[in-house]
Amino acid sequence: MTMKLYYCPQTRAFTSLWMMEEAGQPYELVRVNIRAPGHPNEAYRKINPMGKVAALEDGGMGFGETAAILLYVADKYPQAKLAPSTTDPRRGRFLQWLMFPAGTMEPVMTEKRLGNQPNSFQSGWGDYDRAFAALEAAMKPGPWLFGAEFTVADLYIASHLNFGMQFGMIDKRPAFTAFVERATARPAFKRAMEIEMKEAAKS
Ligand SMILES: N[C@@H](CCC(=O)N[C@@H](CS)C(=O)NCC(=O)O)C(=O)O
Repeated sequence: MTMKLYYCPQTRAFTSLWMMEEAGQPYELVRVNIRAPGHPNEAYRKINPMGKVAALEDGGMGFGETAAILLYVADKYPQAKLAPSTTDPRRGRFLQWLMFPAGTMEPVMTEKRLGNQPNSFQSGWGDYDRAFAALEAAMKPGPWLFGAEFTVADLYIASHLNFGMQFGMIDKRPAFTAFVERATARPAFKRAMEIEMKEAAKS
């Protein structure tokens, strides 16, 4: 059965669309209008209990959360080599960076935008300066977090940096700009962007 990606253009679902293009396996794109009155309806909440996009459905089971979607697809198609295997000692550090956009980048960006005074010791995500210093250090020597090997952690982080820097929520450090330029030069990103443009033109 073909996987279904529940997607809406100009949302966080773009990251999962990019992932499907990196995996290079057949999938069905299902449009969800998150701005329609009545969204999320009961049927969609069965696919993603949070009612958000993106969501993925495989073998009749649906789920949401970008990090979960990326890891699920990477593990399902190991031939795409987008994640260290479960026996690879780098797997733990890979998972740490895969959780970083949702667990740390989003909260510190939001805190900064709202002008909240962070308590780096108490809050699970630390603070903006600490988070982005750690990320910048991890990018060296590059080109990716695990050297020559591009993983879904790079994809997710690049996607977040791209969005955050475009909308002024993340400072444009040269290391971040270069990382995003490398990631968005990938053919799969370009294919996903073409789909995104076509879908956005329909709405
Ligand atoms: N943590 C979620 C966030 C997803 C999310 O917030 N999606 C927004 C669009 S960018 C959404 O579906 N909003 C509509 C709603 O909340 O009903 C993920 O990474 O998948």
